[in-house]
Amino acid sequence: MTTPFHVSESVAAALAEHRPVVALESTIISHGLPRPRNHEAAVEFEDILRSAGVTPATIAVLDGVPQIGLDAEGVRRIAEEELAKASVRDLPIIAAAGASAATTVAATSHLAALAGIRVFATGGLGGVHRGARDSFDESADLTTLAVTPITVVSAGVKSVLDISATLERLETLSVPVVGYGTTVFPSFWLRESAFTLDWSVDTAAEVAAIMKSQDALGHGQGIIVANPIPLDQQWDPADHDRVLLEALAAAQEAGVTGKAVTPFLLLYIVEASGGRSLEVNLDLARNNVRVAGDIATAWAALHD
Ligand code: PSU
Ligand code: MN
Repeated sequence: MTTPFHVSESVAAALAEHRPVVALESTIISHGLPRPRNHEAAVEFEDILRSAGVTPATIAVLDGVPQIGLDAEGVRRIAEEELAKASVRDLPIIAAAGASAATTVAATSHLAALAGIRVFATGGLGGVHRGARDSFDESADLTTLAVTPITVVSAGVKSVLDISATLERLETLSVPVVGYGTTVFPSFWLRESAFTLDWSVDTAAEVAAIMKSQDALGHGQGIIVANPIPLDQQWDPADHDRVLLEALAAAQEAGVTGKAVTPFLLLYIVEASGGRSLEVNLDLARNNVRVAGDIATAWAALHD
């Protein structure tokens, strides 16, 4: 039987043997981090997982075929080529055209779930943009997680978004949000936001137990594990607030809309912060990859 996507040998073997696997997205590499740090990061995220005995599955579409698990050349391509940014709705178009694209949290979650992967690490998932009552700009990351059984480890959502509206939408969409060692929802570069969470856990085993109950009681939706950056690694809040306002004004001034908004803001903020936001972005993503590895390991242990 042929599948419409390709699962790498290492990922296929790990899944078949119920060993831990963590999905990694490619949009953070292609559109969220500047070159050449993006390539170093892609390689490092995979290495963090391998050192923990977890198989990495970086996901992207290459030459029309969704790839679940990239080889070194694939990782190089997502970091160095000018790739399209694909959400779920773009996948059939990119595939039919034989084109290549980086996958967002939504598209990565969708493809990972199709392949049977249950845990995914990103930096920060997308959400409701500020001004969405006029622009209707809400990331398909949210609606996809309403119908996709995957556990996403994220440092909350980026403070460029409307965090309150994002949390409300996740409630409406019935996507559980669990703080990891915190009862405060993180805001990406900062450990906290103004919003508290109803639920928190302290261990990966607790997340695996929630995944198990979700399989029994849920309707096939995902789970968001909100993993805050440690306080000593966060961005200075005053600097953060200043650069954030500047970036939002610049996006408005430049008339950026649609899927260009998030990459524009992230790269603007890297420049305007003199690179500080980049270091924090990398630190929080590394933390998320480690926690996702622990969760995948705890999940695999339930299936021994
Ligand atoms: N987290 C990061 N960097 C990123 C993103 C998340 O640290 O670049 C990407 C993810 O791929 C996410 C996307 O799905 O931003 C959201 O884009 P949009 O707002 O257009 O849905
Ligand atoms: Mn959008």
